[in-house]
Amino acid sequence: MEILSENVHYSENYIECIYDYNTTFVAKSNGKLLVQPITKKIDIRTERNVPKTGVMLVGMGGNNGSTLIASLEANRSKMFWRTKDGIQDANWFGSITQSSTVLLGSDINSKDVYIPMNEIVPMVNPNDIYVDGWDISSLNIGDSMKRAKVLDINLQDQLYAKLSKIIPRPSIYDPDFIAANQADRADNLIQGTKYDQFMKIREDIRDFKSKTKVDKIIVLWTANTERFSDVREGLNITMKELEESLKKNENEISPSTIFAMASIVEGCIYINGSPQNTFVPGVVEMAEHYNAFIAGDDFKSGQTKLKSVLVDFLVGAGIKPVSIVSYNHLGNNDGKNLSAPSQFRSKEISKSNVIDENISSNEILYKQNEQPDHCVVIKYVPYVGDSKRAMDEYTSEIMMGGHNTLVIHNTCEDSLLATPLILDLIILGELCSRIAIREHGEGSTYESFKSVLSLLSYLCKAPLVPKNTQVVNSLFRQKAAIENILRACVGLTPNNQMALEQRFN
Ligand code: NAI
Ligand code: DG6
Repeated sequence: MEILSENVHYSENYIECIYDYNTTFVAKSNGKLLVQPITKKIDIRTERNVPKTGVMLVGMGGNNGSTLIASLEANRSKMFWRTKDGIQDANWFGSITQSSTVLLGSDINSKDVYIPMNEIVPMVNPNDIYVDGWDISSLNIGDSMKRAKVLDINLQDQLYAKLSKIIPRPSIYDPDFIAANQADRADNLIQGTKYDQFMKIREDIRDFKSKTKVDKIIVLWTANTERFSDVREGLNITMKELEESLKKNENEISPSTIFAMASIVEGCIYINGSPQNTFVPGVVEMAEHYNAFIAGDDFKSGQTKLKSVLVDFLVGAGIKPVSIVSYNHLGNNDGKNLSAPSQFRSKEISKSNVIDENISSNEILYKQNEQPDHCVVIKYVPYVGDSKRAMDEYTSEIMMGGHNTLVIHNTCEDSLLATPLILDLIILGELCSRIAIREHGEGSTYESFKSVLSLLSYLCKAPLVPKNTQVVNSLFRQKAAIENILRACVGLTPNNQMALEQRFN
């Protein structure tokens, strides 16, 4: 692809463009909305050199962790295997960076032209990713893959020899934070105080870096869902409190928070794929202090992803959802852990918040503080393993007191939906660290994204956003943000769907 614009310049190290950023500012005065279109001239700079990238997974022996490692290897080695339906090739279906396309524009015949998302700006190639990580279970990754029962047996057989050589590093186990039913797999543990554990994780990160010579590391939590930790003054509201609490070995500092702190201090990007409140205010302050990037929470993979489309569609169509009931059962170790009340509560919160933005966007349908009934149920049924069954019922009010009820049933392998999201979080998280903007002109300095990478919201059930900024749950708004920022990096305007050239003479 070559961009034909005098505002876009490709040098050896950067893609630089001068860009007109158009936005709209709204103020309220005496009950009146004052709406101001704004155009800012900015410079956008993207580093072209993709760093040698390493990923450290917390919970690498779990279903997601072992499936990611297996899929990286299967794709790298272009594996294929026999199934009862024929030959299956390794692929990355479900990953937006690897398997989705972006509309570039239209050609001379008014036909849309698309390009793979990963060809707009340079991104990490999954085949080049180095992986390491931790697990409280000492099982090697070959046997973890078998234990997970996610991948076809013929693929497992091809991968086993290589994967069985990968052994997780010992990890931080605190039985107060995950379900008691996980105790029997906790045989690979870092001993000592919380501060000792923090220092050990830092040492592990440095060890991985020196062994692989990677330039950039992403640490990603795909371990068990923890219960929420307390957030209170004196404990973890500020970075100083948090550091002191760690040294005092405070009970309420969770393993995931220790991992986040260690990653931030070591200059890694830290991503939380589970719902717990790892990012207490002190961690966010710490990330800002160290200019590190963080993102989360909780992979938005299936039932909740569809919810962030359906509620958007209904409310956007002027239809009023009044009752949303989401049930699912699954039989993997995640389901087992979530069968305990406080771990379920963490998941219930992140699954429930996903409709908030849509509901508050429409004051015609919903009065202030009015909410639909919204019920989330998760049951553990060991027999179904990783094959999650989800049932949803959406009842809405339509015109003149009528009702519209949608019922959805979904069966799928949970980890095969989550794994491509993990890949996207890694690739897009890394990319974000190479993009900078400034006010147009030589005198101003380039600024990176804020520490909290809200651009990754598309992949998260309960997006963490920078202080005083809007949470966006709607899947299409989230995707548009990614696509339009990628387009901006090469000097293209947002896809506005106006197509005036096709609608007017
Ligand atoms: P899993 O239970 O198979 O794997 C979790 C792994 O973490 C286990 O191997 C366990 O031994 C390990 N672990 C627990 N505490 C640890 C600690 N402190 N340090 C290191 N390792 C630790 O679960 P799965 O299915 O892989 O899911 C992982 C996480 O991702 C869960 O929290 C789940 O809720 C979340 N998630 C999963 C989604 C999916 O579709 N599979 C979607 C959204 C979130
Ligand atoms: C049951 O809901 C277990 C969970 O960990 C989910 O499988 C996971 O969070 C995915 O959730 P969802 O709602 O995106 O399908």
